[in-house]
Amino acid sequence: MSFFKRLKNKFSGAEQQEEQEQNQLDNTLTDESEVESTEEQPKKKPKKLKEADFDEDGMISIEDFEEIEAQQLGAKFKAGLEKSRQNFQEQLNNLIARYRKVDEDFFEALEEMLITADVGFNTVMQLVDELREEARRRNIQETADLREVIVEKIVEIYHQDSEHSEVMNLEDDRLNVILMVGVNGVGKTTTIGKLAHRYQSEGKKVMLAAGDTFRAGAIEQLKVWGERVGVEVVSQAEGSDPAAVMYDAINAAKNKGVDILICDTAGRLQNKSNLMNELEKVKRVIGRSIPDAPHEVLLCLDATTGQNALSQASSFKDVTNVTGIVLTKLDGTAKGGIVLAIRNELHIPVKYVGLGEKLDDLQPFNPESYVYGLFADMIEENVDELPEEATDESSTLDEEGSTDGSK
Ligand SMILES: Nc1nc2c(ncn2[C@@H]2O[C@H](COP(=O)(O)OP(=O)(O)OP(=O)(O)O)[C@@H](O)[C@H]2O)c(=O)[nH]1
Ligand SMILES: [Mg+2]
Repeated sequence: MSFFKRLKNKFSGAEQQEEQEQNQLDNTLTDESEVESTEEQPKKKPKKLKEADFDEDGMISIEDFEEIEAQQLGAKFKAGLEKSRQNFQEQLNNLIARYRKVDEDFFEALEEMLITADVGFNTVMQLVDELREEARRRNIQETADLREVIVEKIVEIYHQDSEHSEVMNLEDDRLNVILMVGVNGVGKTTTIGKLAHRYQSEGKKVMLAAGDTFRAGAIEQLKVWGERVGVEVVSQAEGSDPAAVMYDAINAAKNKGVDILICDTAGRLQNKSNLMNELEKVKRVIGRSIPDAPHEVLLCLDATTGQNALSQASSFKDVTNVTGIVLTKLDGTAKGGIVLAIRNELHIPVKYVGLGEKLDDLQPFNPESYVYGLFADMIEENVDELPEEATDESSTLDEEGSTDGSK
């Protein structure tokens, strides 16, 4: 199956679902034989919960559940990356129209386009070098035939650094501590609210620590999130030592059998060394109470700040062991390429992305959902036109759309 077709089958989202539903009301996917034959049908109809196969106990099958979940994820990334998608697709289509033949001029223009979209210089050079090689190897002459290869290479380039994983280091039967850090206004507190909501709905007992004792109103802001989500917030007075707040919170969390404690911190500019040192102290205090904690140090970066986000990340990385990135406000930028720059130039995995301001707009990052969000219309439009043999041969992705099969 071609790469585009696989992405389309996996993520094809809700809007299209509504449309197709109108036309195919009586063609539901309740029959096993029909489900099996969908590979042959390019216009496969995405499933909805009410159409899924329930057994006599009212339980949904794992396959149906995963299918619906992937489609919901696809729809989320598609909506959140709308600005970037318009930009990426329009620019790529313009390039393809302008340079019909694959030549050096096309590759140079593509490099420029990707650099402008915040993909990051080194990553662009690597990506386009690999494309040159692939075009040569497969003797691709028309730029239009490179569309799918470009998208596929983006996923490959993301996966190749297999040292890091997007999976959170959270374990059952222990108190997990997550420390949220970043400069002012990037979305730390909002992300904590969204994470608390996510873990709570997964059945975890969550507690929050109001470690931003510096900014006026910050403690109150976290308390509002705590109330909204329904989780306890441990706090002290404004101006108190954030390390003392963490110490208190860990004790309270231990006493109450909490699964996940999420700690807010004050926004700090990366060039203010006293504030950065304070962060080290906070981390040390947490580590003294629980060996190995904090289990995750998540650095929040605002996607709309582009290359500045990269320099923030390297400064934070220098003073504290950042274990993952939360890239917020991806919905607010047309330059969604920053994800690739972070991954390839900093070697820190992007664990979550913020795709909007609503509670469920924080999603675990996954390169396949990301490229689907970035190129969804192009994928939908081109899926049926491509010569399948050409892509099957070179595809390194397995059936799940992952290179290492671990997904
Ligand atoms: N569109 C959009 N807005 C977001 C996202 N995440 C956070 N925001 C907004 O960003 C603004 C700042 O968020 P906060 O959570 O207060 O940021 P902070 O890092 O805690 O800020 P300080 O405490 O001042 O350092 C708020 O208006 C949020 O609603 C996102 O993913 N998308
Ligand atoms: Mg805050």
